[in-house]
Amino acid sequence: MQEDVFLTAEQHIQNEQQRSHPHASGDFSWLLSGIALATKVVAAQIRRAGLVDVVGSAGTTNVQGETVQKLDVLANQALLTCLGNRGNVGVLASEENEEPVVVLRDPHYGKYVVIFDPLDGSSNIDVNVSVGTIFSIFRREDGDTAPLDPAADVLHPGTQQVAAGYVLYGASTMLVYSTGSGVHGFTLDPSFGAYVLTHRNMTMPDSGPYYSVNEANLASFPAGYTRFLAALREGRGGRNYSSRYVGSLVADFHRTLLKGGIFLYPPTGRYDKGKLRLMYEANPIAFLAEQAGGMATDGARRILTIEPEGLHQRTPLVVGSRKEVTLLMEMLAGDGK
Ligand code: AHM
Ligand code: MG
Repeated sequence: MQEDVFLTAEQHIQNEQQRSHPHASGDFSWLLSGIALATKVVAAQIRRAGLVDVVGSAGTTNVQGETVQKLDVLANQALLTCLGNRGNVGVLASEENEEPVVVLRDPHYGKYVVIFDPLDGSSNIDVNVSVGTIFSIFRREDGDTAPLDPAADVLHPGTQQVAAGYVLYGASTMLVYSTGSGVHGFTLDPSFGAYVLTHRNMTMPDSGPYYSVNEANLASFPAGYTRFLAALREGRGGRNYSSRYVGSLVADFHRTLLKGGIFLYPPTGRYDKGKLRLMYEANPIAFLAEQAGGMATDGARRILTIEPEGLHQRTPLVVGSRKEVTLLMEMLAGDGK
């Protein structure tokens, strides 16, 4: 029997913490285990989609003006509840809430800020296709002693993330996370309800065979992106590329992490700054990509260095293997973009 079979995510997080911060209180592990719990609740509901009344629209729109799905509401509630109960989270910020939610008040303000997209790609639920939860964690500078200032507590560049990760609700459910010392993947064993270490120290290949982009938007991409995609089709980059696009960022990134290649969501006619959100989509994905040896950029800047101006701000996102991302950046730089 493999040694890792019984290494659960919770145990792994605790081991990691003891290794890098032997005197830490353990409350960071407690926080991450809240995410593990909430996503097991979400996974259980997704597994029953079609059998119970969780599929389809909740009849409202969110702050982005997008239709809210019933499972968006459920996943948001699961994360708010499981993290809100942890006792060390000061602020929770979600794609589904216009403003950050202040959890703890005087005398203990909470050391951590968690920003998340509770159910990314949720329209895919209707057609039984993979979706995900994405999260990003910051530590408040003054620990739990300074009063909360939700806007200021949330708006920090991605370099200051202390952890990030996602859960992919796919053929199996996987938790992938990093606290800044490598990327580790766990598969949910449905028979006993635990995330078990299955992918230790995940690394992204330096180059890979896939590009992943919504090509229906091609006509409105900036010229450098169009030329880049044409170059890949013509075999520049030294291989024959295939295209793969799920339309769920977590699923498209997970494939890119394992197999290599490039995922892009450039500026388009409809979304002139790109569609994806910096704080709860691009930042955590960029953190994982870099930890795995890949790259993430908005076409000009490293994603993790962007100074955020708003919780829901959008950014172009290019993420993947060093070879393909570098080639794209060279072509964009040639355009002066
Ligand atoms: P959502 O947060 O409203 O679900 O939107 C984000 C999703 C990403 O998962 C995915 O990469 C992208 O939207 C797909 O967009 P498009 O349908 O324009 O290709
Ligand atoms: Mg999303």
